[in-house]
Amino acid sequence: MSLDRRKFLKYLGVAGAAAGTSMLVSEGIKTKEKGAIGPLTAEAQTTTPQKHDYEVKPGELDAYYGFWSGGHSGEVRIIGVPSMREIKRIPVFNMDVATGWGITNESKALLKGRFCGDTHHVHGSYNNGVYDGKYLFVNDKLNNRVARIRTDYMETDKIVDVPNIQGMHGLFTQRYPKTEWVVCNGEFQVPVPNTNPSQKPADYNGIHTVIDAEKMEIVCQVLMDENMDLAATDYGGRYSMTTSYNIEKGVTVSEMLGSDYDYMLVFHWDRMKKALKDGKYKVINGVKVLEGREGKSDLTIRIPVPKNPHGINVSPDGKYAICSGKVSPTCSVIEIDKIEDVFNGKLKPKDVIIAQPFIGLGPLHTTFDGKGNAYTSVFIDSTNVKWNIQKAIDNEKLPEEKKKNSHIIDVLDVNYQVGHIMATMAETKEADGQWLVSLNKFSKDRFLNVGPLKNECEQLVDITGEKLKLVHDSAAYLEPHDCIIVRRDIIEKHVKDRYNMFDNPLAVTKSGVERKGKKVTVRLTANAPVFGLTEVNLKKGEEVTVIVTNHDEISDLDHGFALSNYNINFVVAPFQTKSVTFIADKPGVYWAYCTNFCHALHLEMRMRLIVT
Ligand code: CUK
Ligand code: CUA
Ligand code: CA
Repeated sequence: MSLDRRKFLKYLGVAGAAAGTSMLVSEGIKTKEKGAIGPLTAEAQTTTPQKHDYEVKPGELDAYYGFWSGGHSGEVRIIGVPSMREIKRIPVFNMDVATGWGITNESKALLKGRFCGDTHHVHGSYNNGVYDGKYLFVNDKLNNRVARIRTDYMETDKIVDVPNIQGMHGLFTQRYPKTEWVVCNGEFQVPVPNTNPSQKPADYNGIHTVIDAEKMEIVCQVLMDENMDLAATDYGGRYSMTTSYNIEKGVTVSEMLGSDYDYMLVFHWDRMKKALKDGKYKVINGVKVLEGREGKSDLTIRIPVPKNPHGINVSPDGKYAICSGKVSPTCSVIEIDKIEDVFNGKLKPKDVIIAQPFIGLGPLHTTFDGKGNAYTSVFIDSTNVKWNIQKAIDNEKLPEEKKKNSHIIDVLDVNYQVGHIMATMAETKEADGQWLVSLNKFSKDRFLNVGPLKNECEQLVDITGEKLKLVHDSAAYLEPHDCIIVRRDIIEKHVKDRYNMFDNPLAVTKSGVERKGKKVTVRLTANAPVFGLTEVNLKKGEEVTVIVTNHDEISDLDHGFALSNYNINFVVAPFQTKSVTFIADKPGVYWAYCTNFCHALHLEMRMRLIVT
């Protein structure tokens, strides 16, 4: 309690009375029976006022939670925006020994023996076009999985394997009316099913997958000829959209560049639901696969765009999908309300493209400020280009020589090879035009030289004015891909300081050892600075399951459980329970100890496992 009191006073002192009240609510009140605190009060949910100062001084909190996909590190990160401080890493598909992710029975069950991944796109759950703050979803391009992170505990709670695809790339969540579906794309075409390997690329398919966000089960897949790169959903719950850069079914770079155009693909959700209801699917590897191929299906349309496009992003007013050219120096502006008429045969696919403004060399991704401006990352030029959408549409009607690129408002040089770009709240109806983050693939020249393998460079840009203003550089551990930046009040109300102990049926209330044949269960409470047992006697070859529950309710008081020379190491947060099973195959005396500095007598927090 004394720690809590001190923390409360500290916040009261630096953050003023309003923040102090919320700290009192979160820290002072504990429901003893449940062991977990409820959501914060309404006062605590009000947005932090915008001071346009990127420096977040000691004791102050960031105004935004940034959720970063960690690329081939396999994780998701929480970055405070605008401070750009890395606050937490959430292990998802990777092993993380600091938390024991990949070493405990609970995480092993989710990872199924695969301890690495490649996270590309992280998106939140929505309610009516704005994040509801409950879940994050992220894809694994490596092992073709989708993971869900629950924001109350900020941990991965479900992982679903997606069969029939490879190179799972674009992922997006349903925005309206709320997130029931999550879509993801297979970027690499493969034989479906992939059991009898064909040498002929013509036999390969791409697949668009729909996942039930609540159950984390596959709803259906749509079989395509094209590959699918990035994904987006509209703001009306009608469509998912993807880009395809390999309509050629090429297997080499030059083959994939063979056609003069490629596609933006649109999937019609009501028609997909009807096809499912009418039983118009084949079951392949346990998944309902709908027919989406050209000429064989009314579920999909193909909008021709300049060759090898990349990102697709929908403007916060829901009107436009912006498809970034990559190989073409343009973006294609697609009017979403016209799409239905293409499905109905009243319009030609190309008629939905209402502008194709010049942007720069290698446009990749577009983000928005909610004031009608778009910001596109330009890879080859290494710039962020601010342009006005309406101006681009108006200019389209002018003769070529009169266009003069007047839609372009500003061009900011960023560090080399920018990939994703994201503005605050930009993937919601409440895009607020405060900050933009440019995720640059190269960091050379920006930081101390750390050898051949260098980090990445993330740059913070102030977008409140007419001009883009670069305000901060930070180095990022390899290799962040994409991010979303979410207003603090949306997330904060969900986040808990301790687990609800009895949500976990394994929770240990009394320490002890139980034997059933060669299986031994060791139940341990952890209370600073002691484990509930001082020694456990085992016989060589016994299968031991250690279950540890942290009984300290003080916020931030974590314990660790590590077993010397047994490669076991995990952390338990307040009221959390974790378990691990291993064979006691080495005779001798082995100290188990607490790894997380929890008390003045933290070093003394240890016990013996004696294996005879
Ligand atoms: S993407 Cu994944 S490889 Cu999100 Cu532009 Cu780069
Ligand atoms: Cu418990 Cu250190
Ligand atoms: Ca192509």
